[in-house]
Amino acid sequence: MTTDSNDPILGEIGKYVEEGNAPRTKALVEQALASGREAWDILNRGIMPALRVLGDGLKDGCVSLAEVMISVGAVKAGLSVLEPLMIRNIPAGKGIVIIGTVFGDVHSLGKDLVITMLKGSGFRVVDLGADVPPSRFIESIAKHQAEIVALSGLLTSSRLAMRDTIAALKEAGLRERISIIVGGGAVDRQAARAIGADAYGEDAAAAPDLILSLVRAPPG
Ligand code: B12
Repeated sequence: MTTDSNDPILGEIGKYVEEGNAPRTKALVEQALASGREAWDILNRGIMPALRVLGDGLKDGCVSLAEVMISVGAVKAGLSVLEPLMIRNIPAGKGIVIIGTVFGDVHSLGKDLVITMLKGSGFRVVDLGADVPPSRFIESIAKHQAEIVALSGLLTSSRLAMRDTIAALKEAGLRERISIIVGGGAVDRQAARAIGADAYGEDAAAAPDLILSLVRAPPG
């Protein structure tokens, strides 16, 4: 049950996401905005609860991967309307961020939202996609002379993949010159510290400020 009992439109958006109805999701998101609801509120109280329900269904076996993918299409339709409104206008020229979902993990929606926030805050972003092996992070850091790496991961196993990625960056002699932030359901603040990251971002909106604080005041 996704219905936000306090807000019928947000509840309905959740319902259309669950059904995988992209046109109706998009139309309702537009309607919700037109009636004064905030973009982040629509994401957090309309779309995200539906994804949680789908995730639980996936776990229980009553929802298939194919069905979740159709719902992801509806989420993307909704985000296409919301994303331009979520970003803040900060002057450009903040540095280059290399981002990817770690190896073994194909979840990409959260990473893509982080990218939107970063670009909207003036960062240049190199998106390596999902299921990214450490070697590609290493190549990309060298190629772009990047100072910031952002790792996303949703699977429990991705915590180890993040740890191994960070270890590989260290091995390659790059660790000292980069700041690493991690996010996604695979980690929390404590785990981020344990695997050797510099910071943990709870949501995409937190990413720009988090990175700015790291770049301005490197740890140690
Ligand atoms: C959509 C989805 C899929 C889609 C992904 C499509 C895509 N292109 O992304 C598909 C169908 C492919 C899929 C596959 C699988 N999935 Co899946 N999936 C989900 C689902 C329903 C939603 C995830 C999502 O997109 N959320 C929306 C985004 C916006 O949220 P988010 O990623 O959490 O990101 C937010 C924050 O975490 C943060 N963030 C994320 N990354 C980063 C990075 C940084 C640097 C920062 C600062 C912040 C940040 O910002 C975002 C919001 O602001 C979740 C359930 C759930 N409740 O999360 C399960 C879920 C993640 N999947 C799960 C599983 C098990 C699988 C499969 C193994 C299933 C299977 N039997 O094959 C496969 C995995 C395949 C693989 N090797 O990766 C489990 C993971 C359990 C676990 N703890 O390991 C979940 C939790 C479902 C469940 N309850 O069991 N899945």
